[in-house]
Amino acid sequence: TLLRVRDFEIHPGFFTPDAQARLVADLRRILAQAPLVQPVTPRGTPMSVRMSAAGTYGWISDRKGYRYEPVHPSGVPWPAIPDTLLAMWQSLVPDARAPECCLINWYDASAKMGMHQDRDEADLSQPVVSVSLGDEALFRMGNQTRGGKTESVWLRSGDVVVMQGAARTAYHGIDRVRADTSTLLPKGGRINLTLRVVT
Ligand code: MD3
Ligand code: FE
Repeated sequence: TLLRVRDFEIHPGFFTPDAQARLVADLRRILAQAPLVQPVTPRGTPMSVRMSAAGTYGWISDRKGYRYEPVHPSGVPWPAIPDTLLAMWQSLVPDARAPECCLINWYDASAKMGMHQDRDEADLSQPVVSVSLGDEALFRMGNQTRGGKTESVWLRSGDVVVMQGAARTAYHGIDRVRADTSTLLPKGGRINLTLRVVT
């Protein structure tokens, strides 16, 4: 089934519980190579979300600014994007270029992500596809400029969201995570994966 909220395409339960568990196993291998880090904004404020990545580029925020980098802050290259995610991308957005980044965001029960646009990618005509794993999160969808009316949906483990067209450049954020609403992740919390074309 496909749910449309504005220009966001939501696929509830795209990944079965078994497929979600296999993705978590893939992520354990990736995070052993490229550990989660708590980024700071260019002004020095720590973000509440912890991040890592897979692919040819990962997104970094530090005192020097926001940007895509070909290596983890430790200097090691980012691990490869898991085949399951490449297959998902191919099935949902067959006309898009190959994804170059799988950003990994980890939220504990108190983490949130303020309303923002994703504009650090060179080609905004390419889609972004997101996968939610673990605890439920309240996803807020806004407009092309800050402010105005918004709509919110709860994203659950296994849900996939496709952002293209107007949704690709819309403001969006995560208001809250509902603790203990999933048993998928051993330490609890929520992981969001976003596949992106960067160059
Ligand atoms: C709309 N992630 O990584 S997923 C992000 O749940 C981000 O971690 C949130 O916002 C999360 O940038 C929301 C849905 C999402 C992801 C990327 C987008 C929506 C988007 C890029 C462009 C437009
Ligand atoms: Fe975003």
